[in-house]
Amino acid sequence: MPLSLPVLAPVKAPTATHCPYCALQCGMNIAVEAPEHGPDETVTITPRQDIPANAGGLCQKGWTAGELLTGGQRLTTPLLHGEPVGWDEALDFITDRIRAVQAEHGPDGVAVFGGGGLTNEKAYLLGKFARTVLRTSQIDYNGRFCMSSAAAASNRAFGMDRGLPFPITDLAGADAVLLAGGNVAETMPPFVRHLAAMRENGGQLIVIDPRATATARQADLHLQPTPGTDLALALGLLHLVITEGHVDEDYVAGRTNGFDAVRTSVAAWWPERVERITGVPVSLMRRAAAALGGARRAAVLTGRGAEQHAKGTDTVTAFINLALALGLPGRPGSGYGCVTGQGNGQGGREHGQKADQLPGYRKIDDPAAREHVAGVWGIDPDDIPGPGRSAYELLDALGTPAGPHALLLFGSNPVVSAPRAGHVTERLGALDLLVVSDLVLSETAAMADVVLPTTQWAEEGGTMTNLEGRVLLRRRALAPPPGVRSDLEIIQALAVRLGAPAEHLPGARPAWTTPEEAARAFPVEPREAFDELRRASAGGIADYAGITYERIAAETGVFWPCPDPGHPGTPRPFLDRFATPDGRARFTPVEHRPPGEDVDEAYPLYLTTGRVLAHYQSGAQTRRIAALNAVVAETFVELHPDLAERLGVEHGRTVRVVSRRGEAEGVARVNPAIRADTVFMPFHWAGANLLTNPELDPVSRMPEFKVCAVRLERVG
Ligand SMILES: Nc1nc2c(c(=O)[nH]1)N[C@H]1C(S)=C(S)[C@@H](COP(=O)(O)OP(=O)(O)OC[C@H]3O[C@@H](n4cnc5c(=O)[nH]c(N)nc54)[C@H](O)[C@@H]3O)O[C@H]1N2
Ligand SMILES: Nc1nc2c(c(=O)[nH]1)N[C@H]1C(S)=C(S)[C@@H](COP(=O)(O)OP(=O)(O)OC[C@H]3O[C@@H](n4cnc5c(=O)[nH]c(N)nc54)[C@H](O)[C@@H]3O)O[C@H]1N2
Ligand code: SF4
Ligand SMILES: [Mo]
Repeated sequence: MPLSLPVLAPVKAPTATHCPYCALQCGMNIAVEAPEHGPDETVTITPRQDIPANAGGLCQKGWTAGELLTGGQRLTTPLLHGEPVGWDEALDFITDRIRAVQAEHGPDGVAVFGGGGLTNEKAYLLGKFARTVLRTSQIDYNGRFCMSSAAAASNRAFGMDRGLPFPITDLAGADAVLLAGGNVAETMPPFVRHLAAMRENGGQLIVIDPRATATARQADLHLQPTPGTDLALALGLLHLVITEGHVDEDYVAGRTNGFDAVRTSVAAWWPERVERITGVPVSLMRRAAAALGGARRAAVLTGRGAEQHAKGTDTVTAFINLALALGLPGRPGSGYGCVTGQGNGQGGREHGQKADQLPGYRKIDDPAAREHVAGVWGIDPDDIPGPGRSAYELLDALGTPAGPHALLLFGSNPVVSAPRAGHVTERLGALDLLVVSDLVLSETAAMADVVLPTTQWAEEGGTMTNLEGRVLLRRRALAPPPGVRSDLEIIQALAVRLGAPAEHLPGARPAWTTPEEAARAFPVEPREAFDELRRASAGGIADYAGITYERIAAETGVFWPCPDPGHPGTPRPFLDRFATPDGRARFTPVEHRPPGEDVDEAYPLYLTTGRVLAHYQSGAQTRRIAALNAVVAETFVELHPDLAERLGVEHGRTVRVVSRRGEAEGVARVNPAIRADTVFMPFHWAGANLLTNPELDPVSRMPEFKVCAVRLERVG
């Protein structure tokens, strides 16, 4: 009798990769059944155990990330003015428009905007494309809106910006952790296990947040300041650390410079004065200072709540000064760290998509850096443009006489996520050419002349650098849908079409003269791009020269700097010296100042903005996932019961929030967890950013997302 076997769908062995979303880069396995995009295709995601950041945990967003791989929400064909077209037509159209704009306005007539979610390979080639093919100085990215203040402050103090300059697992051994303006219980849930381990070992968690968040509720101590007053609070804490005798004098003498000026500058920040400005009771400040001062090992961490201010750099500097006075940075098991960010928030800021930067975290105005990178690119150093405009300044200049008239955008949705978004949307509308590469039709893509459908995480390879500075491997688990191309393929196609720089721009010396040479200069294989990135970064601060795909796979990630293949990588870069010329950390005196826009009679409330667990960033991805919309389906306005009563607002009713920039509506969530002088809105839906203040930090050019003045109105 013939044996009859059931027809089984083909099952591929699970692929070990990482989550598409945040900087924790949780390790996950992806199993695909019945592949090739058939109707029965299923993608099953399970957490990996071997990645220390999440070791078996994932958040809701990670568990459901597969939904966008198989659902019908994807872009699968280029769009020209909203109509499906072939790739050649779309790319030819872009090429012609770029040539026309540059003929009229010069190289800087075309701008590029990137994202911290792009792989290292994409970020690197995007920067190279802007500087060598477009020859434009006008490139920046959404990371400017993210951790730029912490980066600027870390560079100022340590000569290097590496989010956490220690492995995340070090936190479990701390006696105290101060987290200023971070809500990791919602923004990176598996992070909480490291803090919980610390608390189980007897350590204390201190959280600074105007709201009693899920994170603050797990803290031993919650300081609840008025938005925009962290700088005063940090000065007050340092004042107490000094007066209570907690300064590590040996460390200060042996490893730092400049403490005397800081000691003098905080003398006037006595606790009662700080209480008047911040609203934080003196008794709580004393307890926080005592917990930190009494700790053998401790960490001071900042999140966006402390950083996204027009004084974000100085605020982080004040927290770093506190950490330095306590002797923490560079001591095993202790330190200062910035809790980012986007999936490749760290790597995305190292390899040249930033206005002032070349690969390897080099400065674009440093002659030696230009010489090195020009050597790798095969061009004359003089042909690398200088620094360009920062993200908001770039968006603000679009379509103005002196600004860019064309924009190529990869991996961001500024119509929802940029400050003063109504104005930014107007500027985008004034362009001669807007090109958006995306997986879905985001609000910004919906405005574009040309939309290019691109592959996403599980359909492509590449590297991502997580918040610890650990370089990780993103592996391909399934084929992209037909008709979709990777960002690397898009960049290459444009480079080939635009030809050697000399062909369409006056004065440039060509790096490559044939389409074949152009294609080699912009490889589509992530591994080839990475090998070039390694050479471009060699000798820089973020040195990847010794990192290979094989090593990452074998070692579950390699920490930069890693200058050669025999080098073990650098989990704790500051153990012996800081990255400053003399190896010592720098104290910088800073002064408190009010926010760019303070409350007054017409706008009597503070608005602050941030995140909820179920949604990611502008929501372009997560608002398309049913399971996440089931958790939070629409935007809301969180307000205190006293305020609600005073204004006659009921829980669940729509309210209008009005600022000097615009107005937005949301459902009232009456909640005693927030200060009575403050309202909170998430920015995952268009709305919050119609209100926000684009006032910029003078050093980092970070906009003031976290505080502006508003009034509340009842609707109907
Ligand atoms: N669920 C989810 N997770 C994410 C993201 C997401 O969009 N959704 N995005 C990722 C990215 S790119 C980033 S940058 C991180 C951000 O991670 P977090 O920094 O944790 O996120 P936020 O919610 O922006 O801000 C944190 C907290 O700052 C508080 N805050 C507001 N104003 C102030 C202030 O003036 N001072 C202080 N001390 N606190 C203030 C808010 O109440 C909020 O609870 O999250 C990453 N993870
Ligand atoms: N009010 C307020 N505004 C904020 C913040 C805040 O706290 N408050 N936070 C700021 C911060 S920290 C950040 S990081 C920004 C983030 O805000 P955005 O820059 O808007 O970030 P995303 O929403 O992640 O946008 C990424 C877009 O790129 C697409 N995409 C994802 N992966 C890829 C890829 O590999 N290639 C291409 N081509 N596209 C891809 C996604 O589908 C999505 O449309 O928002 C900032 N805006
Ligand atoms: S915490 Fe971040 S990396 Fe981990 S599963 Fe959630 S979104 Fe993904
Ligand atoms: Mo971010």
